[in-house]
Amino acid sequence: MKDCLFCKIAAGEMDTDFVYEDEKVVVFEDINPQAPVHLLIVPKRHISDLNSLKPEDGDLIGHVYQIAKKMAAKFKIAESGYRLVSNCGDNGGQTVYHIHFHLLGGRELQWPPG
Ligand code: IU
Repeated sequence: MKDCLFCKIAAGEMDTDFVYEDEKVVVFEDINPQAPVHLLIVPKRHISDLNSLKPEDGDLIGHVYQIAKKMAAKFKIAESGYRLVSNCGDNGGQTVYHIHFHLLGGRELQWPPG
């Protein structure tokens, strides 16, 4: 989608270092990390937010969870624990309207989040 930052990142137009890439997603380190491990798992196809998901996106979202598991192992946080979260809308804290999933770990995370 034109003028979407994460579309540009996912297309490789922003010189971002990917820690993982396949035909459906890219994964890179968050520019403003909130934990020792803070990765963003970003579908390549533009979907604005959780509200925009369609039933046929189920495979893609399942894939995101599989990649989260793989990244947790790669970054050695699988055993200690981690969180996968997607913020939706203003009250959810979403700032980039291209759906993405934060993978956070490497420290004890608080609950409930602020
Ligand atoms: P949010 O859930 O939409 O608020 O998450 C957006 C994230 O994207 C946030 O954690 C930013 O730090 C991160 N980010 C980034 O990694 N690189 C960028 O160029 C921009 C935002 I803009």
